[in-house]
Amino acid sequence: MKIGIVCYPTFGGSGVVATELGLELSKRGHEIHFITYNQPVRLELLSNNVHYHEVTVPEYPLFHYQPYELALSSKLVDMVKLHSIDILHVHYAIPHAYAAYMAQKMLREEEIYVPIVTTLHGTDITLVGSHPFYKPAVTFSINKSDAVTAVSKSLKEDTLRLFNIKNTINVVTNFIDLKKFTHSFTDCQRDMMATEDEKIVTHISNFRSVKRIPDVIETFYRIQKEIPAKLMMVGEGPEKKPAEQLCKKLGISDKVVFFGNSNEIDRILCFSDLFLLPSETESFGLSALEAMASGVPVISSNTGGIPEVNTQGYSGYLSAVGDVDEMSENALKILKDETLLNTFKNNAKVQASKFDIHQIVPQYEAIYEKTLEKCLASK
Ligand code: GMT
Repeated sequence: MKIGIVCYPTFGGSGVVATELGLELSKRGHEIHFITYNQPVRLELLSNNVHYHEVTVPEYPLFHYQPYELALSSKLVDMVKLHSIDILHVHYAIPHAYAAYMAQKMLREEEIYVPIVTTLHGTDITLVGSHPFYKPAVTFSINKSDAVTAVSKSLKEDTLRLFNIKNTINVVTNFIDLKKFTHSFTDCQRDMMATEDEKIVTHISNFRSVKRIPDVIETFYRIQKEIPAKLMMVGEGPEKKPAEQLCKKLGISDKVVFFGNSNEIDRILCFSDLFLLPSETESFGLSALEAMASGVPVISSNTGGIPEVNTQGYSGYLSAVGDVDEMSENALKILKDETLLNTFKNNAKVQASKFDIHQIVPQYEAIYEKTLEKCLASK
């Protein structure tokens, strides 16, 4: 199959899922065309059946806002025609599903029919998409997609609650390539980050307010008061500066390392003992899954789709949003007891294996096939 993938090329989870999906599909014999404004960050190698087509928006002084959707729609039309793309898979409703619909309409004028699969990732529904400014366009483009998927049951429920959806929503969860997260201990350069008696706690995100970065710092603050510990903060975003200031105020700057964005999170997770994800809302929590695949237990909030990923008392613990007291108590319970910590580490790996790439990617393939068949039949 020739599949066009539209996504955000950044460090966000939706871009990572789209990229890993495209790479795996290419290994399974499909021809993949990534269509976006930059080469996706996890797309290091292009090959015979992995292509990248850049969407550029020419600057024009009349435009206060440069029309990206328009440029994307035109690029989709051109690429579908040039490469005979069979199906478009757009990740994140805004504005990708809308732009793809416009492209589909333009192509139809030329008697070319390309079905659209839209994957909803989270903030396109829970934070941004449900805003009155976007809601009619988001509802329309979800309803007009030929197939729709959501990354958790919770996100499906949120979508049905917040929008007037007439389409079926299939749940296809985030996934993980376990091989990439399996290390032998000698791969880990733990001693560069901490002394032997220190426990390593890690947080990875885009440092937006939805991640509740102050809760990460407050939880760690309580942990380090009782046991020797270091905190690894990985990512970039608006909450990073305030986080550095909070660490300074609490007098723990020497125990906290801010890495910035990293393409080597597997190496950081390799030496981590515990992962913190206290988000306000989270449709799935890909970073928690990546941590668990590395054998790192997760202390998280119990919001959105996180309980579908992190199992209470098995791969970690879940608490109400903002309950940093309980989060730190649970963290200390695991970190203080070496035997329990090892049990949780093993459990985390077992839990992550339920989301193995080889089980999830065929679900997308089945959706593509069914959608293509349905569209051919109705031609
Ligand atoms: O977490 C973010 O803010 C990034 C965001 C994105 O759109 O890239 O992640 C969302 O999609 C991921 C992949 O499906 C999910 O694992 C994240 O849980 C989801 N984030 C939120 O719902 C806040």
